Amino acid sequence: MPGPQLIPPRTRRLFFALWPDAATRACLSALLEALPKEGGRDVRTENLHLTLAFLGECEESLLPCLDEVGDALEGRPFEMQFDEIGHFNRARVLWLGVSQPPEPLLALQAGLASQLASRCGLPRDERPFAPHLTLRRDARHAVPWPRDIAPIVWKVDGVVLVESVSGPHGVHYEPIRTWPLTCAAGCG
Ligand code: 2AM
Repeated sequence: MPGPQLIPPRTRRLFFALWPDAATRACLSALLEALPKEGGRDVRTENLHLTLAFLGECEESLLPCLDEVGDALEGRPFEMQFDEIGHFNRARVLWLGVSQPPEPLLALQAGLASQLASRCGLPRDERPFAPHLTLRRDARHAVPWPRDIAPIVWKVDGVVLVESVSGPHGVHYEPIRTWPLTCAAGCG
């Protein structure tokens, strides 16, 4: 008689991110539209985001711990000004970035990385944090900032846990939890 079948645990591809509000997303979309079309695949407007911590394939049993990490995040809302476009040669990614990363952004990412390690035992990413928002994949080179588009100011007021879901029309990013950035005790 065959033994009991082992059912592998369900995994989900997860990451923590900053998720643009509708107005910011519209500005990002307008910027993307204004870029010269020089090959590559533009990220769909609804998928635009800035990753704070990429977790990869996670067993569902990790979710309660990720909830705890989100609940423990501290910080107040802050503004970020996107004012540069660059290119990661190896990854062939065209990105939108901030020439002056605001201190609260760096503190938020560092706090998240340390909570993920201490509470959930997740390995730290050894690479330094390079805040960027991917605009286009399979891009061959950088493009100049469009002359008629002003820097984009994004008012960040929350952090999301996002699931990356592969579908017939490509990947779709689904926010599954949101934590507002409110100033808890200890953040000044
Ligand atoms: P990217 O935009 O620079 O490609 C969902 O895939 C998000 O997680 C994307 O923002 C992606 O960054 C990031 N990501 C994907 N794979 C990653 C990896 N191995 N390490 C770090 N970030 C990754």
